[in-house]
Amino acid sequence: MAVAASQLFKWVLLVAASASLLARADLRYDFYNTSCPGVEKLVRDELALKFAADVTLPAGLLRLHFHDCFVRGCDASIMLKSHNGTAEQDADPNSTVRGYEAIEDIKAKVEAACPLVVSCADIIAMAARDAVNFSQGPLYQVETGRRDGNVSLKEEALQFLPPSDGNVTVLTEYFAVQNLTMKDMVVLSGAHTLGIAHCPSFSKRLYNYTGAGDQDPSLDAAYAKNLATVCTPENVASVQPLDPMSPKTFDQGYYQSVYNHQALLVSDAALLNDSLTGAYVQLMNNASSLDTFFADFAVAMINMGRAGVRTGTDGEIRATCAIYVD
Ligand code: HEM
Ligand SMILES: *[C@@H]1O[C@H](CO)[C@@H](O)[C@H](O)[C@H]1NC(C)=O
Ligand SMILES: *[C@@H]1O[C@H](CO)[C@@H](O)[C@H](O)[C@H]1NC(C)=O
Ligand SMILES: *[C@@H]1O[C@H](CO)[C@@H](O)[C@H](O)[C@H]1NC(C)=O
Ligand SMILES: *[C@@H]1O[C@H](CO)[C@@H](O)[C@H](O)[C@H]1NC(C)=O
Ligand SMILES: *[C@@H]1O[C@H](CO)[C@@H](O)[C@H](O)[C@H]1NC(C)=O
Ligand SMILES: *[C@@H]1O[C@H](CO)[C@@H](O)[C@H](O)[C@H]1NC(C)=O
Ligand SMILES: *[C@@H]1O[C@H](CO)[C@@H](O)[C@H](O)[C@H]1NC(C)=O
Ligand SMILES: *[C@@H]1O[C@H](CO)[C@@H](O)[C@H](O)[C@H]1NC(C)=O
Ligand SMILES: *[C@@H]1O[C@H](CO)[C@@H](O)[C@H](O)[C@H]1NC(C)=O
Ligand SMILES: CC(=O)N[C@H]1CO[C@H](CO)[C@@H](O)[C@@H]1O
Repeated sequence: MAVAASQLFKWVLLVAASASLLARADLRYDFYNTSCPGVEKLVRDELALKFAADVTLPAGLLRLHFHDCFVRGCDASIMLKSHNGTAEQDADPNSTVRGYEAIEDIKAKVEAACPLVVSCADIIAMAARDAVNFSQGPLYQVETGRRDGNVSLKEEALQFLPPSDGNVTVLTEYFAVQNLTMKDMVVLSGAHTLGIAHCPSFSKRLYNYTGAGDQDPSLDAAYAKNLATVCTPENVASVQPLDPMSPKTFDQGYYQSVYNHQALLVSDAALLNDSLTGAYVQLMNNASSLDTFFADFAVAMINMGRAGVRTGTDGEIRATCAIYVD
């Protein structure tokens, strides 16, 4: 009797384990192989045209995926609109997110090929992957099978997107909420090898770091002087590359910039202050090959792409990514 009960218990555990495996397997490689064959190539080909027309778009789309995943999971809720200004898009950190129109255009092409099959969340994940590769970064296989949400709240964007002046402790906490590790954090920060930031995202470091009209002492002096000539109080709309070494190429230039105290954001410079993240920065600064960063980045992007996903019958597949939620 006791034996039977323990056998039954083992069996129940096994079923529970395989059930959770099945649930996880809802997100998988080639999810659309039979339901929308060729969708990944379709997305990639459309993006190739858009990237050729706008070399700054890859950075925008990479960031869009991050901002989508960190708020209510990777469910395309960042695409939703609000008439009264209460959606994720209306939150301050999203004010400079770019690429909404590109995603909507591609969704329209995908709808023409396979109506109501492919989620916007998956298109965003594919676009981020392609953005990295088109910028000479690694090519990784993206997991698909996400479904879209239809709730989008400004407060949640403010709550879950990490602050640009956060230290490593704070940043690590924001990533932990998404089941991402400190390693994921220092690796994904490497996305700042692409793109730009607007003056208000870093001006505090130049003019009022501790609130006493001072400059961040950890900024390289020549770099800070150069920034201050462009990011003046009269010119707050100006932008600066996040990786001054090579802003349009996906490489380890970001880590070299951080290492040399020429990182733009407090959150970038902060990576040097912690022994674990600092060691990674130093490793990448010295790396003679991009292989380790590329492999790490692919893993971390796949991890990020799993955050809070809806799969199976949860969520929906809409005809357009943007709809008004109020
Ligand atoms: C570690 C926490 C992070 C913080 C605090 C942060 C913060 C920021 C800020 C403040 C900007 C500049 C916005 C502006 O002024 O226009 C920015 C840009 C950017 N971020 Fe992050 N970010 C973080 C992580 C990430 C991650 C995980 C990714 C993607 C995997 C990412 C991708 C980008 C890209 C590509 C840009 C450039 C966008 C463009 O050129 O339009 N960031 N980030
Ligand atoms: C999906 O299709 C591609 C290309 O035809 C093939 O290489 C891949 O093995 C397929 N994957 C699955 C899971 O069927
Ligand atoms: C994309 O990834 C592949 C495979 O890693 C690589 O050979 C190629 O150079 C990358 N870049 C572009 C622009 O395709
Ligand atoms: C990080 O920032 C938080 C919030 O500002 C602060 O409480 C904490 O002491 C800081 N940690 C370090 C190591 O500086
Ligand atoms: C990192 O350390 C430098 C130098 O000690 C300091 O100026 C800076 O404020 C620190 N950054 C953060 C985010 O704590
Ligand atoms: C600098 O920061 C302090 C404290 O946040 C603030 O009171 C002061 O007005 C700021 N100065 C400027 C010039 O923005
Ligand atoms: C990186 O290179 C510098 C200078 O060549 C050297 O001093 C340092 O020890 C190296 N660090 C690592 C982690 O290899
Ligand atoms: C983190 O993992 C836990 C346990 O698997 C899961 O319940 C939770 O939904 C995950 N959170 C996110 C944001 O993915
Ligand atoms: C939101 O999505 C759920 C499915 O997740 C669906 O039942 C509901 O009707 C949708 N609501 C709106 C307003 O589209
Ligand atoms: C936004 O609009 C919706 C529907 O139009 C309404 O229910 C909601 O209360 C409004 N929210 C605010 C903050 O005005
Ligand atoms: C694209 C978009 O809707 N951006 C909004 C982000 O939030 C700011 C306010 O914080 C709005 O001004 C932008 O229009």
